[in-house]
Amino acid sequence: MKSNMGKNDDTENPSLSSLKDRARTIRTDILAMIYAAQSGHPGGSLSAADIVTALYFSLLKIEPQNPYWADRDRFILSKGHACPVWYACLAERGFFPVDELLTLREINGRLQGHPDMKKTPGVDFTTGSLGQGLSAGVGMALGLKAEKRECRVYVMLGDGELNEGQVWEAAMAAAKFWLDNLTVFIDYNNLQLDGRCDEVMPIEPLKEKWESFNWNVTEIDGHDMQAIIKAIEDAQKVKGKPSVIIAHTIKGKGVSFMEDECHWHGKVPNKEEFLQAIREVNPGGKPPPLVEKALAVQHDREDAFRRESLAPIKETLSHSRDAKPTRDAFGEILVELGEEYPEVVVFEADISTSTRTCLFAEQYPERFFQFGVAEANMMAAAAGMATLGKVPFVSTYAVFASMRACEQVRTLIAYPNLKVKIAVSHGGITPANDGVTHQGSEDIGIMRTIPNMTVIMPADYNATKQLVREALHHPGPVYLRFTRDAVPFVYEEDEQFEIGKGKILIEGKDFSLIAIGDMISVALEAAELLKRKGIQAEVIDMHTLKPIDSELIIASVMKTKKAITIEDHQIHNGLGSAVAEVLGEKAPHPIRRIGLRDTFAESGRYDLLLKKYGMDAIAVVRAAEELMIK
Ligand SMILES: Cc1ncc(C[n+]2csc(CCOP(=O)(O)OP(=O)(O)O)c2C)c(N)n1
Ligand SMILES: [Mg+2]
Repeated sequence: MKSNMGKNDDTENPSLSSLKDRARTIRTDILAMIYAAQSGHPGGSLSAADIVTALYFSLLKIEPQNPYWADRDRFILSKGHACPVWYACLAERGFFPVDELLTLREINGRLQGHPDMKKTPGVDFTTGSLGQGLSAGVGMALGLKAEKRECRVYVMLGDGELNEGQVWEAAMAAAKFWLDNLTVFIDYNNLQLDGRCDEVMPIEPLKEKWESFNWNVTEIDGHDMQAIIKAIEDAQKVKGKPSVIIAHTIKGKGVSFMEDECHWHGKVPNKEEFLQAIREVNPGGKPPPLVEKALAVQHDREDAFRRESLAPIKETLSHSRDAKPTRDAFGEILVELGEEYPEVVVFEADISTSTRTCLFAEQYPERFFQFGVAEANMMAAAAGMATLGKVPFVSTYAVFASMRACEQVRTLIAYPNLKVKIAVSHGGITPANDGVTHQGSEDIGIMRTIPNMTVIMPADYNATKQLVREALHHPGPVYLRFTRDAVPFVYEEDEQFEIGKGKILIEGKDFSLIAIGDMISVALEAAELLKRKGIQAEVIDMHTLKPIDSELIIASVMKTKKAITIEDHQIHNGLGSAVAEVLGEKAPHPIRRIGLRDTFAESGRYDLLLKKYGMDAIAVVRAAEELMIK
């Protein structure tokens, strides 16, 4: 068996004190990269820092110059949001340059918002969608055993992540297959996104749970380097069963004001907080060079952003008024509806501050049901409660509602036509910095395909309030999709909406520009640019994707003879496809579809992603000019 012991680098025979120094460097790197990116998850990265440092600088059998070496040990960070700790260890071990850490979450970069095995050397598996890493680890451990390779698989899970049922399916499988080459760490910091684990979704008695699944279980202090190393070495000796190390940790460990504080889960420190954190992690020492570089990178990026957003074209746009995220309107109207309709209940999956259902939770705690990170279970439970005449609003991110819980939606909600309102935030690529795992860019297509399902995406804050109210009264299931970021106001407060009836926002004769959701403001921007070139777009807000307003599409396109659609979604099966179906059957005229062109996006600033993937106003102008020439 090859080992990193005896190799000619500075990780040879590490003493405990040098490992502790390493962990300080790793914590510094975590803070620096998150500060430079102005985005990321410090809390869970810092709680995992000692364990991941011990693995990478003492125990893992790896070759940084040969990241795909077949006999290497594998590591999977299943709680993928903590990837800064992984990237820091990989960089400090030589998988890529340390300075590259400052490109975290940058467009075209290798360090995505969540771990991506296609992009980052040393990342053995793609994660970010919680609950899946252990299953992948089981597959790897099984395959390595079958190939008789003497290497091991290590998987780190979050304690909140244990809410996902798939973790326990994997735990059962690992025991069934006698996977003694598999070791799991639980980063037991007793905090998840919405609060303490024992309040959000209790997981105790944890030791007994794993024992009952026939695992070898050890409990340690996850910040005690000696205990970490001993537990890992002991697990290596266990035969015939997988091992789990329950590591008691502190979220935000090493930075006093972050320690055990839920709100530092995904919050970025300001400059003073950042420098204070660096001082605490490196007491008495000079800040490492990466800190100065992080300050410079952040400064330059802010400067560039300020310059770009003051570009003259934006200033002259008549519609560029105030902006607010549609998810804010959802949270607020939900409270109003709760007051008016006692049958309204809310189901949430540990992201209530993101989806804004926290407002309802505060007001009506007895009608708010926190299911933890367990979307499939939540969806099925909502179906069950709907049979009693309640109207559940079920909330999570678009990607998890439409894909993790897809079959529950189809068979348990849509087929019996139950009055469940699936209200999702972070639709499309709006969770831009988080990257592909969090970007729901196939969701409205999936939902549109399901019989009985109505699909709505409001254009702005005011439209959201009206359409959520309409959705409540609608007799069947509804999928409502909201944005993460602020979108400009398009409508006045008293604008009335009808499900299935689109709206003409600007009349025009040259082509029909049909948009949905946050792309309405892009369409309006494009229409204004085109007006200056003498091209008149007819801009339509198709807020209801299903049932689509065929009458309006046909009437508009019969006049303009051409159509362009724009959506923050794949061009397949979403708005573009729906409009093309109507035109193909009833009014055959040329159409161009703007959206993601059968590709996954990546991490990056939202406006830069729209530009890179051809989904901005300039892309509409180009498509319009091309259509005009033809
Ligand atoms: C399937 C899924 N649902 C929701 C989320 C959003 N999310 C990111 S982190 C998190 C909380 C995780 O808590 P825990 O596992 O305890 O992580 P830690 O405390 O170590 O940061 C949630 C709900 C996700 N990434 N994946
Ligand atoms: Mg946790």
